[in-house]
Amino acid sequence: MFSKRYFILYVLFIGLSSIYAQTPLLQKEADYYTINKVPIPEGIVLEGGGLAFDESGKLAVCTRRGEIWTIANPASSNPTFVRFAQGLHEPLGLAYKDGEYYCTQRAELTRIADKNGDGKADSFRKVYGWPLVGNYHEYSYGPLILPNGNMMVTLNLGWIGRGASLSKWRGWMLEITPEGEMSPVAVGMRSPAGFGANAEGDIFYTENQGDWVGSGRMTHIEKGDFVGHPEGLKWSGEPDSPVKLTMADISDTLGYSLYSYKEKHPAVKPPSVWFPHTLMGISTSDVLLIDHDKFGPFQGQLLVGDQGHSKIMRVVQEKVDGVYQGACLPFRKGFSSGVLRLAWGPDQSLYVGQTNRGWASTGKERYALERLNFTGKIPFEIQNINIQPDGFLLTFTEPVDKTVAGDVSSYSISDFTYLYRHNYGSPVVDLEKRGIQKIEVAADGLSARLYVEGLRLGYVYEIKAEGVQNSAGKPLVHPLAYYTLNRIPAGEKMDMSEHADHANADGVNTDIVSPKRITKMPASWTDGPEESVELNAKAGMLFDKNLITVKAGSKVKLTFNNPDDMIHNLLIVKPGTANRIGQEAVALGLEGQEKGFIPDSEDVMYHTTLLTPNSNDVIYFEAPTEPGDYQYVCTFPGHAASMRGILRVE
Ligand SMILES: [Cu+2]
Repeated sequence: MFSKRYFILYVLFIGLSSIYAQTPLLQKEADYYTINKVPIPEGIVLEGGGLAFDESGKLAVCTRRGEIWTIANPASSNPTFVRFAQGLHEPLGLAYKDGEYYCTQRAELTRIADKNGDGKADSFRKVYGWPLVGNYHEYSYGPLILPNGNMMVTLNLGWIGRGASLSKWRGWMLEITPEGEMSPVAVGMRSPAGFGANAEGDIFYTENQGDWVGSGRMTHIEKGDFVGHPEGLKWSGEPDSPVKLTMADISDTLGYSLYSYKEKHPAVKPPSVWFPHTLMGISTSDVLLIDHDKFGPFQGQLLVGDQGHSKIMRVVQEKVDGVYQGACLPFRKGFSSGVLRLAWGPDQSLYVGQTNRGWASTGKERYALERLNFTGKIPFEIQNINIQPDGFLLTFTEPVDKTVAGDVSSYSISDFTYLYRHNYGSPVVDLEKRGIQKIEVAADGLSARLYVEGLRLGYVYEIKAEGVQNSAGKPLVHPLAYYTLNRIPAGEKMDMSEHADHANADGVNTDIVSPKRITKMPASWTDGPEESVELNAKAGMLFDKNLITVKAGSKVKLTFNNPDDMIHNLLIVKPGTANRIGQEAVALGLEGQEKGFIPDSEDVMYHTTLLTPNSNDVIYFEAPTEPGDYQYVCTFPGHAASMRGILRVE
C-alpha cells in the first residue's frame, strides 16, 4: 500500500542501502567494550569448558582436557593458577555453590570439593550418571543451578553422519536434585552447548545449525517441550518422559517450517530467537543474563556467545500472549579463539572462556581466556525492539535525529524463514523485501515506530537501520537486528488514513492491455467456459481461497473481486515463481503502477488489471495442459508474501 511519495522513497532507499554497504560507517566496538587477555602460564592448555567464581572472587576453569584450574586475581597482570583437579572426562560445564563445585563430565554430574583446605580437590562424588557409547559427539553440559538447588544438564546427540541418540537421554535436558534424583524435562536437542536463565528465571538453550536445525537458534524450555530434533524421542516411551511424541510423529516434510509444525503437534516449541546462519553467527554457545547495570545500557538482556565467529551477540526478548520472541543483534567480535563460556567476574566484567579444537574459529588461537570490559561510554545502539500490532517499535540508547529516523529510506526490512527437515541446515526461504508504510518518531527521539504491513508469523525479520543517526550525526554502532515473530499482539493499529490508497488513487492503470488478459470470452468458446472460478481479495493482504483446482486444458472464466480497501491484482504464474515475480514487480519501481505491477516475464501466464477498491475484473484463459501446482499471486508491492494461492491443474 504505497503512495506515490513512498515509491520515490523506496527507490531512494534501494540506492542508499547500496551506498551504505560500501561506506565504513560502523563505529568501533572497542570504543565501548575492550577485550583484555588473562595471561595463561606456559604449559597450561586452558580450553575453557566451564567457568565459575567462588565467593572470594577466585575463578575456576574446567578444561576440555579434564582439568580444573583455579585462578586467583584473574583481573591482574599476574594471576595465580593452581591445578585444582585433573582426570575428569571432558567437562563442559562448571558451577559453584556453598563451597563446592558442580561439574558435568561426559557421563555424570559430579560434586567436587576441597575438604582439607589445601587448595586442591579431594572429594569427588557422583550426583547422577548416564550411559555413554563412546561416540565423540556425546558432549554433556551444565549444570545450571536453579534457585531451589536443583540442577539442569543437557546431553548432546552422538554423530554418525547425522545426529543420533545412541544412549539413553541423549538429546534431552534433565533436572537433577542435589540428592541425585533425575527427571527428564524436554527433548529435541541436538547440540545444546549453552543454556541459562533470564531475569524472570525462565530457561533458554541455544542450538547449532545441523540436521533438523535450519539455523542457530535459542528456545525457551518448559517441561514437556519438544524443540525440534526427533532423535531424542527414542526415549519418550520411558515411564518418566514428560513428552508423548514419538519419532514416528515427525516426518521429513520439505518446505515446512518448525513454526508451522507446531500446528500438527502442540508439544513442538519453535525458537524464541533465530540466529541467521553466517549473517549473525555460525555456532551459538553460552547464554548469560546481564544482571547488573555496570555493563552499559543493556541490563536484563541476554548475551549469547558464538564459537565459530569468536564473538558475542546480544538478545532482546519479550513475551507476547505467554510466548517468548525477540531479536539478536551484533555486540562484540574479535575474541582470540572460539567463544564457549561466559561468566561475570566480581568486578562485573565479563569473562570469556574459549576453545576452537574440532571447530575452527575466526579467532585463530587454540584457546584463550579473556575479559570484556565496559569503558563507561554509552554506545549508540538499538536498545530494544518490541512488536506492535502493525510493525515494530525500535528504542535507541540515545536520542536520534528525528528527520532521518522518520524517513523510510533510513531503514530496510526483509523477512524469511527456514525449512524443517532432516537435512543439515536450511537455506533462507521465502525471502521478501518488506515496505515500511509509515514511521513515527517519539517526541523524545528515543524510539521510532515502524509500520509494516502483513507481518508473517514464524518468520525472521531482518531490520536494518543504516540511515539512523543520533543528534551528533553518528550512525548506530550496529544498525542490524533479526527479530523472530511468533505472536502479534492485539491492539489498536496506527491511523493510516493519511497514507491509505483509496479508490480512484491517481496513477493507477485499471485497464491494462495485454495478450495475457482476455476480458471477453473468446468466440471459439461456443459452449461457454468449462469452469468458472471466483476469487475475492480479503483484508490483511489475502485471497479468500488458497487453492483452486481446474482440469488441464480447460476453458476457465475467472472473476476477481476486490471488496478490500487496498489496491490488488492477480497474476497466474508458473510453479514456484511467485516469489521472484513478486520481487520483479517491486523492482519495476516507478513504472509499476503504470504496468499494473505485472513484470514482463514468460513465467507470468495470465493476469488481471490493477483493481482499485470495490471493483472487479473477469478474465478468460485456457488452463495449462501440463498438470502441476501453478500459483496465483498479488504483486502489488508488499502483498506477494501473503497474498497468494495454488492453482492446481489436474
Ligand atoms: Cu494485493
